[in-house]
Amino acid sequence: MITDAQTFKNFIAGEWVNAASGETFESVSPADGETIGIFPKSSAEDVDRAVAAAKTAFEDWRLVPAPKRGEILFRFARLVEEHKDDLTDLMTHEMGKVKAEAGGDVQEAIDMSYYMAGEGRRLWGQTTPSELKDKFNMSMRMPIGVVGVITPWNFPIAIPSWKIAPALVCGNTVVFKPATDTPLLGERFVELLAEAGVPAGVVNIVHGGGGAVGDRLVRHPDVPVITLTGSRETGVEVMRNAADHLKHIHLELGGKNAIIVLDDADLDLAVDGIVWSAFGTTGQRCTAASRVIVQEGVYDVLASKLVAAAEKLRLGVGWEDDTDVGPVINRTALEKIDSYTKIGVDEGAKLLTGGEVATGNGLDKGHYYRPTIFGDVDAQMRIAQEEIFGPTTALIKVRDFDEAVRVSNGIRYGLSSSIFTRDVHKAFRAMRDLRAGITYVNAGTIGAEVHLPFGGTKDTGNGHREAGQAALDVFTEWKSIYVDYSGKLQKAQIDTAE
Ligand code: UN1
Repeated sequence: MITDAQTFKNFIAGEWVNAASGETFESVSPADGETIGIFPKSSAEDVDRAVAAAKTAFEDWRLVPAPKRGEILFRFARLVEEHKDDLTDLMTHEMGKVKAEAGGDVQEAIDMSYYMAGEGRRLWGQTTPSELKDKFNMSMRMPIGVVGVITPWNFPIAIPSWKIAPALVCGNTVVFKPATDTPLLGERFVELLAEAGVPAGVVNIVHGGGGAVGDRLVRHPDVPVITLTGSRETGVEVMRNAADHLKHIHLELGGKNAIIVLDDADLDLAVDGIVWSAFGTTGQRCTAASRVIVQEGVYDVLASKLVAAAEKLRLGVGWEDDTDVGPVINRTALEKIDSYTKIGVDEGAKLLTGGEVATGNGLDKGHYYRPTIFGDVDAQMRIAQEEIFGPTTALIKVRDFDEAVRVSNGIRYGLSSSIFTRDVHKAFRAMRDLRAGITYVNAGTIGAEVHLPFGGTKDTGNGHREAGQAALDVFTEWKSIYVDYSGKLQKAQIDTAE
């Protein structure tokens, strides 16, 4: 197998190159163990070369008119559209998600690239009156420099687009480190950017682990912006290690998102929303619904409908049409998910379905876990507090709306939230009181659209948002410009006789 696998390279200064050390690592399919490719295991030396290339390229790229930068992104979006089918198929193999969702992942990148391409003709600043006569005031967004882009494996095409498309249209250059579980998708993303006409050095890809490549990017003095989607622990480490250079840090971290189901909800709709949000992408979204908070009047009926729906889900390889739930990303993830089943049982939660590694029918070749539902979960249990990042959800019974909101908010994270109710008053109170960056009404916790801000409160991040107009704040700095055309020295804030 390995002998057949293709070998890939880093892309630095417009050239495809091996890691300086010559070392490599493999990308292996979580679905069936097939080797996807062999990639350079890069080190600080490779990062330094990529950063130097990006730093040089920045001086020209920042001067390319923003609408022209946008045109390149339009071409990129069109190329991703043309390659949607092969990227989708590759994603089912390299990352494991099922075909429909892999197509959705690619579509998010297409949408984001078109959206940000259009930003090339906006990137609005403000003009505002001056407090002095014959003086003109305006503010403009300025690019910052080299952006270090560190992305996860769970949205291997969408998330790079959320970061790289706005970074580029704003006039920055990029050093991209994709997740080591999905390097080929990262590679394809960069190939298409190059084909779209991004000049040499403007986007560079350096493959390798967080310890070597990510850490060097985070500490490199010539990388003023770091954007990371990853775990809370990694986020804290990144902030700490970047502190000496006072970098701009954008962090998109964990979630422990809840769906609230009130007594008056449309239960069948709620079940559909929960199944999609808890088991879609095999629960491996930071927006996944890993808690379901149910008002007591509908708890029993909801629990039984949910178990029945979960047990109907078909596990298998993502590229087959009748698969509902694909594998989890790797053995470590499988073991972590299984360890949380044991933790839940030990804590006294009731395992209603799943809770085991799935085997048979060829599943042994990959990493599959049965969709798992715990009932009678106490809001303080570890399975109701910690991010599991797998197909496991916890049902928590509450008396009323107020308790539901309290429980939903009673976690360290604040990414997504949801409520199923037919009561418009409660829906509006939930929109106001759920302390999360995203609230859905009568829909699950997943499905963010690219033109709205994406991100969370509390430990989900550090106050930034990606996507939508909010992304521009991560990738630009404001400059205020004062033009005095009075011909004399006017002094702001200093009283002078007229
Ligand atoms: C993530 O899991 O990191 O809203 C992103 C959603 C997707 C993005 C998820 N559009 O679930």
